[in-house]
Amino acid sequence: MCPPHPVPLDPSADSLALIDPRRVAVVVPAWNEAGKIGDVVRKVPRRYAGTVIVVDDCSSDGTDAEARAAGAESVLRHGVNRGVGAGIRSGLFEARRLGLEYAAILSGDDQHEPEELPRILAPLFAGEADLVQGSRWLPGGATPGIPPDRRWLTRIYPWLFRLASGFPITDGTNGMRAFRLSLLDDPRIQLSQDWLDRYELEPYLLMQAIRARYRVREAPVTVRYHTRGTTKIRLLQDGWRLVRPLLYLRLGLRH
Ligand SMILES: Nc1nc2c(ncn2[C@@H]2O[C@H](COP(=O)(O)OP(=O)(O)O)[C@@H](O)[C@H]2O)c(=O)[nH]1
Ligand SMILES: [Mg+2]
Repeated sequence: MCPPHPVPLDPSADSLALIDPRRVAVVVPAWNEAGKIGDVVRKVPRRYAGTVIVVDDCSSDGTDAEARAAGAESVLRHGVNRGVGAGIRSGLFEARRLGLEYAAILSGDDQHEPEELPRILAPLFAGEADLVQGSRWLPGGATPGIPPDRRWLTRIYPWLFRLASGFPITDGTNGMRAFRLSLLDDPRIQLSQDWLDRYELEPYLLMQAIRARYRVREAPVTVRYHTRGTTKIRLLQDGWRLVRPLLYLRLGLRH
């Protein structure tokens, strides 16, 4: 019997050629990521993303200087620590101010593979999606070094997300994603709300994009669990912050 064609993991040469780096910002939230942020910035393939915006959320370890030295086009710094959501928001607004049209978000702790950016950018430029969520759990994704608790937590969350949204997501808490910045002009997507300052903003954006019927897709990506520190999440407090947007939006308690 003839085996089925494998699903192409990486975009074709034709779709790669559509990506215009002059229209793409990579936004990187970072809080005390010295020793890692420089690697993240250096690894961004400039043939796909021309502008790297690092948002230093009041780090005390020289994260901002390291990002600048590594070649980030823009390094913003918050005067007080405000949270990852506030950091992403500042970066996205900076991208729009610079006139960019697409944003990709990468974690500042070197867990993602910037060379995989075409996987989440190509469907946008091909006009096939408005938001592409990276998934470590799709075939072709990878989780080298993942501890057992992270495996289960990141597997359970998509089920909660499915319950709340009806959308068959496989990985709702992966911080690697890309979207058209025009989504932020939609009045149904209100990123400037104070309650989104910490871990709430990312699931909020994903859920509202789905509810507003944007074309949301997933693409397989790698999330590495290296030994230099991969999370600042506190299970109970921040777990609730990840879950509450699902609940609040589902129940109509927030918009
Ligand atoms: N701006 C900002 N970034 C943060 C904060 N906490 C975490 N981050 C950054 O957000 C990214 C993801 O956070 P992390 O705790 O690693 O989340 P996880 O990998 O999903 O467990 C990292 O680049 C962090 O430096 C914060 O309070 N402010
Ligand atoms: Mg992390």
